[in-house]
Amino acid sequence: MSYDTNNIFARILRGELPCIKLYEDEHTLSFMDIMPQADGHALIISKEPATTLHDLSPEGAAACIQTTQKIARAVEAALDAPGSLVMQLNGAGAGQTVPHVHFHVVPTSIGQLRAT
Ligand code: DGP
Repeated sequence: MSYDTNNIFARILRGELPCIKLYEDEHTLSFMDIMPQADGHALIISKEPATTLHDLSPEGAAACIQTTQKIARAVEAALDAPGSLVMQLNGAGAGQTVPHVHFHVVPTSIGQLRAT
């Protein structure tokens, strides 16, 4: 599938749309999710023009995981959360709505952990 250069996350990367930025390095950007599933819900995106995980280079995939690890540690610590859900909806068929590869970090509460 060809990459849509006008998707929302591509526009955030180009600075055309605002975001609440948490972290940025050469390969990745992390910011708060605009429709959080829980307080502290963060997103991590690659700077590569990749629609799904399959389209990332090995280096790009590794960078996403490293940043996801940093962000999960940080949001768990900031919210004193017992853990976090790390998710990546891979393709429209999996429910991916923004066609630029991204990882979700959603801090959990003790109640959520007990319920599962
Ligand atoms: P997914 O369903 O995995 O494609 O998740 C897309 C997420 O992106 C969803 O949780 C909402 C979030 N989102 C959509 N538009 C924007 C936006 O303009 N800004 C931010 N910060 N998040 C957005």
